[in-house]
Amino acid sequence: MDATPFPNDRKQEQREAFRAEDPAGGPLTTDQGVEVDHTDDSLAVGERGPTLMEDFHFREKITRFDHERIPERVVHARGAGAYGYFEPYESCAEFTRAAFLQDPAVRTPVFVRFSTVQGPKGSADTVRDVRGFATKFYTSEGNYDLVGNNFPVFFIQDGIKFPDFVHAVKPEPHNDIPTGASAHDSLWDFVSLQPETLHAIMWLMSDRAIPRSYRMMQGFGVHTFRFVNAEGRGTFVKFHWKPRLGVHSLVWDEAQECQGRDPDFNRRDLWNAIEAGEYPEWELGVQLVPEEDEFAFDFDLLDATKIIPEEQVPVRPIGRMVLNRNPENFFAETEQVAFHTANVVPGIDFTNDPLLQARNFSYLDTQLIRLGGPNFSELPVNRPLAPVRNNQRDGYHQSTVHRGTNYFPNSLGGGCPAHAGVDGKAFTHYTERIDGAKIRRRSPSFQDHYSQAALFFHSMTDWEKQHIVQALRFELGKVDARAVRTRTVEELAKVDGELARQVARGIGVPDPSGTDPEPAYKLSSPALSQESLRGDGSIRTRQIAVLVADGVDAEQVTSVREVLAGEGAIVEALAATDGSVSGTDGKMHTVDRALPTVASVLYDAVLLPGGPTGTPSIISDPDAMRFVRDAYRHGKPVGALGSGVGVLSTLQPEGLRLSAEFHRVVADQGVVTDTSPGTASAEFVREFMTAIAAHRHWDRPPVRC
Ligand code: HDE
Repeated sequence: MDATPFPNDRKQEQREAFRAEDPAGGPLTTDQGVEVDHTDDSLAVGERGPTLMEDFHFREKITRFDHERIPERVVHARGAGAYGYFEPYESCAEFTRAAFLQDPAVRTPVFVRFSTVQGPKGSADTVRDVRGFATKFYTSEGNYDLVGNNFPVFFIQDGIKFPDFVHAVKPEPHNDIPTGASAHDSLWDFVSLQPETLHAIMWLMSDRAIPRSYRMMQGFGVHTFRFVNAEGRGTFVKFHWKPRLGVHSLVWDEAQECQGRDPDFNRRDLWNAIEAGEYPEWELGVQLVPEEDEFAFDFDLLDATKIIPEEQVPVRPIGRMVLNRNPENFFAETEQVAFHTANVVPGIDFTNDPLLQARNFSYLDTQLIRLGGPNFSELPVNRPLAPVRNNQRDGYHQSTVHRGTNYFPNSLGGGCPAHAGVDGKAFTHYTERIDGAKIRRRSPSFQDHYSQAALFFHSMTDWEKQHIVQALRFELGKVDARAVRTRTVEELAKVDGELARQVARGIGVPDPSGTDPEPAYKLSSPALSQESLRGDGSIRTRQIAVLVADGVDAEQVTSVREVLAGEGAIVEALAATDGSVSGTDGKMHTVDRALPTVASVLYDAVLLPGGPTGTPSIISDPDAMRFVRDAYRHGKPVGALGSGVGVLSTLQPEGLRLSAEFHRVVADQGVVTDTSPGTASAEFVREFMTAIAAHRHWDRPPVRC
């Protein structure tokens, strides 16, 4: 009997093949263009004799292979990128003369690279870490790079501390452990001695550090930058990217399991969504502060460890970005892309934030060593769309054949390229008066390290606070030096006494010694909680697993699946083995994946259809039961129909309401059940979709089995 697929429209698109490099075909050649007839055996003396030096094809092939790697990025080594476009909603001329922020009809091409920071290029995606969110805008006035993160604050205030911070968080020097993790002695030693890290550490311990998807995280420019309009008036600006799908995270247990089950979890998700035509989208927002208000805050705008609370200065949406094309070659594009904070265009300028000033040196310097010389801006992914004309010449890997004069001023070259500026289009640095002594000293306005760490913590919901406590217990529980644990708890106590006590009790150190901080710290900014960032409420691109076995109620599966897929979810039928299962409709149905090859952590929700023999098979399959148990305890939506509700009852969730004989649809804590037989009702499907859109459900009772 032929197997009927459960309808799954997106799959075919997802499987779109890579385009061949040379669609016209043609024979193999050397780098010199000489055709090669044989690449499987080296040139040797006789069939069993030594290889000859003369074999230029062999030597060239191996030499090229030996040189395939370039140094990975010192930080942000692991990343994934995509192309797309940005379009402003309306002209921002009042604040900036940047050409790409003027006309809603003009789309500016972009390349975005998302990354983790600590781990090497081959490390897992779902580690606890900051995520890089770097955007290159190929504007008509030259390239503008907004090199941000998914946290709005950084760990240090002055760039001169960056090597110290990075050395502390990176694997320890004696044994190169741990990979992709901050849970080790040297990071926490540094944190406990450097309280300016605490605000960013609160973010790192929160669920923001384990995003469900790159498509579901915010981005921030972090520093205060400066917009400059055509009249030369400056306005302080902070940049925010807000994802249309909302901000969603993994839970820590799940994130850790994902590291083994699918180390490419975030990278694959981005790639698949774009291939499926589900283009990720962010809104660009700005917080604008007039120059005269520079000192209106109780923190310094130049301090990158501080946010401007959105309740104080609202985020004003100015445009949107859509990513709609995957790179064709990871190395050529995602690896070789070179971002630089000093790549700015007229209308966008710097402030004296000492972290930003240091970055403006570091990024060009790092590309020189990483990309092997000064000509990396000629690589296709880095090349501006705006014309480049100057007298910069030669160097490693120069691919432009320059002609004519190479100095300025000249008469022999007709004076070209001449100074720009006659039409007012050139970049002119913002005129800022600076008076001061030459000193090496942190500004006293940078000294408060605790208020905003407390603001963040107090803005969290109970479940978010709980996750922060658990994360701190995990991280500090991996620290061997007891003194470091104790010192960190003392620092946490300056953020919140109860937080510090809860952490202390989980890691076997004494309660903090001091009194709790003044209630003045107990401010809150609701905009910081993920609860306020649910997105558009859709279920698009959520991965739904349907557990099936021989004797499954096929109509139930099909009825739910069609609606979910119609709403843009990706639904996969999982069974004990690959192949097909028999349905109650007498047909064979295709299985998308075998349970042993996947895990609940790779899905957002699970559906348990009924079926007279199907349900008992699921209950007796340890892989299937583990799948359901994990989905349940990770707070994921679970739907069960007909006898499928029995699978949930087997787990004995204490006190959870399930559909019983006289109930129809019951929804409790994201568990949606309906014992009535036959096709799923519209009410069931609606409730299940609502549960999926909410992403996670935190107040579930534990299961007994
Ligand atoms: Fe970076 N950072 N950074 N950084 N950073 C790099 O540049 C550096 C900082 C960020 O996808 C490096 O090309 C210093 C803050 C991203 O290619 C390097 C300081 C923020 C990326 C570098 C900082 C970032 C980098 C390594 C303190 C958020 C990845 C490779 C003054 C606003 C870009 C490279 C990509 C990469 C230096 C602090 C974000 C070494 C010295 C704050 C997203 O140049």
